[in-house]
Amino acid sequence: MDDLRQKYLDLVAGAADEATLEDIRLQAVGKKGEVALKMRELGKMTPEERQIMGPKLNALKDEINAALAAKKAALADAALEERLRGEWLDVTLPARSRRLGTIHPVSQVTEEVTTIFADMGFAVAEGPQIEDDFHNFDALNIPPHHPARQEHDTFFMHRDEGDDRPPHVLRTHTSPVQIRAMLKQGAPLRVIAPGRVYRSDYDQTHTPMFHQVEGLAIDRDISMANLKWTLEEFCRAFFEVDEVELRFRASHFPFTEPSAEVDLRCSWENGQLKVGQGDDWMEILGSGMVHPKVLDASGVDSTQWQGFAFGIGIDRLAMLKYGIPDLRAFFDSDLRWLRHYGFAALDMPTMRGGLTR
Ligand code: 2U9
Repeated sequence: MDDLRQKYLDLVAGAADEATLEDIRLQAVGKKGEVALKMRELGKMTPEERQIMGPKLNALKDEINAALAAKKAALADAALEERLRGEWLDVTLPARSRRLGTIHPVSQVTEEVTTIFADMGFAVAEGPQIEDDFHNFDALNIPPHHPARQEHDTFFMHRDEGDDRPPHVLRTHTSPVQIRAMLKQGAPLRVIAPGRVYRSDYDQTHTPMFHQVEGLAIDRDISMANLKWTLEEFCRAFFEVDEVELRFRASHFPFTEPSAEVDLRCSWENGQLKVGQGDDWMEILGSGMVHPKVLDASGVDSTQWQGFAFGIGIDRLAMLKYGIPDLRAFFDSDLRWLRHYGFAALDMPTMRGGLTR
């Protein structure tokens, strides 16, 4: 009995896990365990012997069961301790900063441009990307068969056979947004229209979808001088330099008269753009005084009102300001590109806080 007792108490003490404890339990006090075998032997004993051995065997069984339970609890405590040590963390440590995606350079520049023009009193206007022929072309003094229609490389929507109405188009510029703004709000008006536009063209400097921001200011006595100041002010703020110099070159657009393409004085040193100094000129936008026919088509009396308009390519502005070489990579959704050229979320440009920090 003493040997049996010692054997199992030693085994219990040495068990390293619950599975081993269960094996020991079966071997010792299970139905076919050693203690049970001994109990079976009670039948062969004299009543006197049985009176002594019976309680002793029961006590041994209880003692082994108690040792098993105590060891089981000790093992569970040790496991919990171990887990707590492994999962310990210092909740007073400062949080680790983690980038949750980035703001695309096109979104960043759109935000910068709208912030600058908002500061000058321009409201942001939006419109549909699928446009009708009137808003995208006719109202902008681009009648059917006008050569400008071919130059727009338009994507046309489907029309059923026999339906002779002009098809809807993917807007080729954001100008229809300003037509809609004039029709709805009338004059005076000061809006900018940023957004996606579409032209069927794809090479190193063209993608079939790209981004423009166009501006329109209508009042009784708006002149080219107002246009020039507005654009200079924009360039100073956007390129974050104190002085800029603009050059207006005569041009032609159907929707403006007179029309001008605008160049910015700059220099290129080791592929690095410097604005406001140097001997180079870089074309950055197109502009002009709104054509009287465009005002009249939009319900604004051209004998009472006049205005200026301009159009800027956002993607090219982003490439220039942030030194991004390849336009096509803009729309590849390559995560490494987005992490490299993207901007931190929540770091939105403001005139007071600075456009880029
Ligand atoms: C209305 C009247 C006139 C918008 C204008 C341009 C000149 C122009 C280009 C710049 C780069 C397009 O993205 S780009 O290729 N735009 O040169 N845009 S004037 O004139 C308007 C617009 C709306 C009602």
